[in-house]
Amino acid sequence: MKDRLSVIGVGYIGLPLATTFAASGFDVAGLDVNPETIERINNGTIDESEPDLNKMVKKVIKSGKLKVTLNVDEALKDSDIFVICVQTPVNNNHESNLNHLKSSLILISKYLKKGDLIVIESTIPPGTMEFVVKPLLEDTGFKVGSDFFLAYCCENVFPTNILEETTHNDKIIGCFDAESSKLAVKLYSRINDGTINTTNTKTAELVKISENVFRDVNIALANEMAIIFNNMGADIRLIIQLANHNKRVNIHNPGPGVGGSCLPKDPYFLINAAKKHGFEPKLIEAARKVNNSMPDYTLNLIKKSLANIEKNQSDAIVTILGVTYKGDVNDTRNSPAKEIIEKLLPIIKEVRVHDFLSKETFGGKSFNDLNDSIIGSDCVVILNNSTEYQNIDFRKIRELMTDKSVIVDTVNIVNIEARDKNYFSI
Ligand code: SAJ
Repeated sequence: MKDRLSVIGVGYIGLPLATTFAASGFDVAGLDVNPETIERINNGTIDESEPDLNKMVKKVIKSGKLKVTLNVDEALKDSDIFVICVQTPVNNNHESNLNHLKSSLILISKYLKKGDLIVIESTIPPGTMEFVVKPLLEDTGFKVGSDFFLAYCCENVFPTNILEETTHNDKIIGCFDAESSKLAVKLYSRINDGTINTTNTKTAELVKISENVFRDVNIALANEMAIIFNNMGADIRLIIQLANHNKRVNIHNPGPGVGGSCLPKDPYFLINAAKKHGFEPKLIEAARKVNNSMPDYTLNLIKKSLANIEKNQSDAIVTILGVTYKGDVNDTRNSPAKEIIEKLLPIIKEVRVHDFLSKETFGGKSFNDLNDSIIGSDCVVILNNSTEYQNIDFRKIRELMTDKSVIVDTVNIVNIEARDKNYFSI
C-alpha cells in the first residue's frame, strides 16, 4: 500500500481523519468545495471546540504532510487511496440527497487506476454501496475486487472528542470482497488501535444507522417521560439518576430537542428503507416526532413561565443561553435554538442570544457579554450544557435578575441553590 491518500470533504469528519492519516505518515491531500473551509484550515482557525485537533492540524499543515485545496487535479492526481467524507443530507421530505457523494465518485472515476482503494466514510442509506457507489465506479470499466478495491468504513466519532475517537474507536468495515476488506483493515490499522470488524456492505450500512436510531429513540423516551413527569410534578432528572442505578437501565437526558447533522437525519434512512420493503415503522417514526416536538414544548414552557410572572409576551425580553446543537461544540446545524428563537421573535419584544462558542443568533440580538445579556431580561432560557454554562453559579445570575423574572433550564444545569419559585425546567 502506497502512502499517498486523498480525503474528499475536509469538514467535521474529513479534517480529523485527514489529519490523523497525515500524522501517521501518509501524504494527504484534502479536497473541499468550500473556499472558507480551505482558508480556515490553512490559517489555523479551525474548531475551538476540538483543541487537540487544532494543534495537530497546524502541525501537519506546517510539515507539509497535509495539503488542503479546492483544486481537484492537485488533490486527486497522485493518490492510490481515496476517502470520501462528504455530507449526505435529507431534503424537507426526509429523502436522502446523495449528490455530494455522487459527484465525489465521478471526480475519483477520472483518476481511478488499477489497485486503488476507495473508502466511504459518509453515512449512507442501506443499499447505497451496492446500487449507487459500486455501479458509478464500475462505469469506468474497472471491476471491484479485481481492478480496484472498495470499502464502507462508517464514521462513529463523537463531536467534542473526535480526535481521540478517530484513533481508538472500534471500526466496522463493510466490503464486497476479501481483498478490499484486507486493504481497508490494513489502512485503518495504521491509525486506529480499536478492534476492526469486517462484514458485508449492507450490514455495515445498517450498523451505522442503528447506532444513531438507538440514540434518537432513547432520547425520545427521555423526552416523553420528562413531559409526563413534569405534568405530574415529579423530578425527571432525579428519577433518571435513580433509575440508572439499575445496571440494565440507561435512560438518556431530556432536552430542548435533538439537533446536529446526524440524529435528525439518519433515522429517516431506515424509515424510508423499511417503507420500501413494505413495512411502516412505528416506533422510530414516533421517536422522531417526539424529538421534533421538543422546541415547541420549550416554547410553551417559556410562555408559561412568563405568564407565571404576569409578563405580557409582547413586552418581554428573553435571553437565550446556548445556540449550538449541544454543549461544547460550535456547530449550529439543526440546532433546536433555531426553531425556538425564530418562533419567539414575532411574539416577544426582544430576543437576546449568548453563546460562548458561536456567533450565530438566528435573528436574535447578539450579546458577547453574559452579564449584559441577563441584566433587564425577563426570562433566561438555557438551551445547552456547555462547560462554561455548567460552571456558572446561577445564584450570581439570579442577583443580576429582578424578582419578577424567570429561568427556564432545558438541560438541568442550574445549581439547586438557585432554583426558586421562578425556576422552570424540562
Ligand atoms: N441529546 C439529548 N439527550 C441526550 C443526548 C443527546 O437531548 O441524552 C441531544 C443533543 O443535545 C443533540 C442531539 O441529541 O442536540 C445529538 O447529540 P448526540 O451527542 O447524541 O450526538 P451527535 O449528533 O453529536 O453525534 C452522534 C453520535 N452517535 C452516537 O452516539 C450513537 C456520534 O458517535 C456519531 O458519530 C455522530 O452522531 C454521527 O456523525 O453520526
